[in-house]
Amino acid sequence: MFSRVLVANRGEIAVRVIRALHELGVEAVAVYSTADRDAFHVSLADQAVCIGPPAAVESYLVVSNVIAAAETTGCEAVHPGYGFLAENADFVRACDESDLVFIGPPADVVEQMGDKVRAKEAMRAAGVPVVPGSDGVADPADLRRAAGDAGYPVLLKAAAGGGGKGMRLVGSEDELESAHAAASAEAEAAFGDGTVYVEKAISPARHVEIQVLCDGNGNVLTLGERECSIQRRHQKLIEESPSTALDAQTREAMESAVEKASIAIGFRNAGTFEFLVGSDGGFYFIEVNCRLQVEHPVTELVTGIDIVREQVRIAAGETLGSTGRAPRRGHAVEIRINAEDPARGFLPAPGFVSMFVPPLGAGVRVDTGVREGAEIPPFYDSLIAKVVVWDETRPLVIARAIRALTEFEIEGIPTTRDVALDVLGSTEFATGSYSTSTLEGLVGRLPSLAPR
Ligand code: MV4
Repeated sequence: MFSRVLVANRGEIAVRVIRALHELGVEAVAVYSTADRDAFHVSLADQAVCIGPPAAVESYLVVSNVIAAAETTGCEAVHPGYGFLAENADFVRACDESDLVFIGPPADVVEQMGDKVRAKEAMRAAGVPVVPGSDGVADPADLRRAAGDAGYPVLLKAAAGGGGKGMRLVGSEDELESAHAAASAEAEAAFGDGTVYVEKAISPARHVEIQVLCDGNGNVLTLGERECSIQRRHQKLIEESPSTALDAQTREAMESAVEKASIAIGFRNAGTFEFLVGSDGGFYFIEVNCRLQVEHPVTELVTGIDIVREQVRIAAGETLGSTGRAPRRGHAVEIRINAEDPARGFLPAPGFVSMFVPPLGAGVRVDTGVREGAEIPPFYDSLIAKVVVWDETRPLVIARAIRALTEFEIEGIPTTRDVALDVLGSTEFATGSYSTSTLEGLVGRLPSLAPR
């Protein structure tokens, strides 16, 4: 096992990783921007290194600064968390070149899965069902043919994208050319690569992902699914496991596909395979995430497996204790609490947190990087806490989640808490019959969004 590890992130995920390191008897070195001097993750760590000014492009995203922080403090490994440098193949290579163990997949896997067209190609070759569509398209004639073959409506997606960035829904051929120009320009600006591909739009769809752990000895453990269809502008609000969209046979088919694909692509460490599940129960691969995900605690609560601990153990060369399917029990739900103002179109609303009393009690876990008296800086994402709840059955976990959220006292900044309470109390959520379009449809009718 390592003696000292650099945590190349901030906020709740830096806190989560530092806790796992301490439980393993490993020292944690934090990094921080000048805006995060007084942050919780800095005070929890054994040492901390300032890596630049507030803007992430001048601090948390600067590869040379992060590598220097690890080298000067004598770290043997780097945990990237999620976001920032977590899926940056150049960063993984920089770690390799500095003899730092990157706690994540190998650089070539991160690179291949970062290109969504190559990722789909690898999945197709491994026998995983993918959404019908094209490779990267260049000229207008190719595009028209690809869209016609897939069948309208189609989605244009950025090859270098993911998570819905640069996506365009196209209803018919006459919208195709202008949508392509817009999608390609957006992708070029955001990723420096304007390559776009075509997919048949699956609608209604459920967004279901499978968590996997792979060690360095060819062992693979799948940890079941997370249902992530409650999203707003591609930001997930509520996740749960198990999904109400899967029967046992579909779940096993998905996990078996992920197990085979993980071996085929040489995957290692923790990853997530994202799928769309159609109304007919068919599942289609869309992308692989080569990182720890925000919603990983949902899986931890139903499997009892500490995913971050396993990530560190695998990176240190240890072997998975079991393979195949991780046993599960009960039901878990995660509610993301964002510092956003629902009354102002969910505009980020940073500021001073004058009161912060997270819920406690049976079956409740809160992951947060915030303490009472904290100043939420405006420079980073607006996630301030995750309320993750476990119970034996789905109705019980919903009741427990509503109880926990109701107890949560946050003052000083607006949050998405009341929106989540409305969703948890809706018939759509109670029946489990929601899809990726439910929240946008529901938003207009939520009491928490009524004009004040
Ligand atoms: C799709 C899709 C339907 N058909 N692809 C959005 C995030 C990214 N990871 C992939 N996403 C989707 N891809 C095809 N071919 C539906 C989504 C999707 C979605 C779309 C619109 C509004 C909300 C959504 C939530 C999750 C997934």
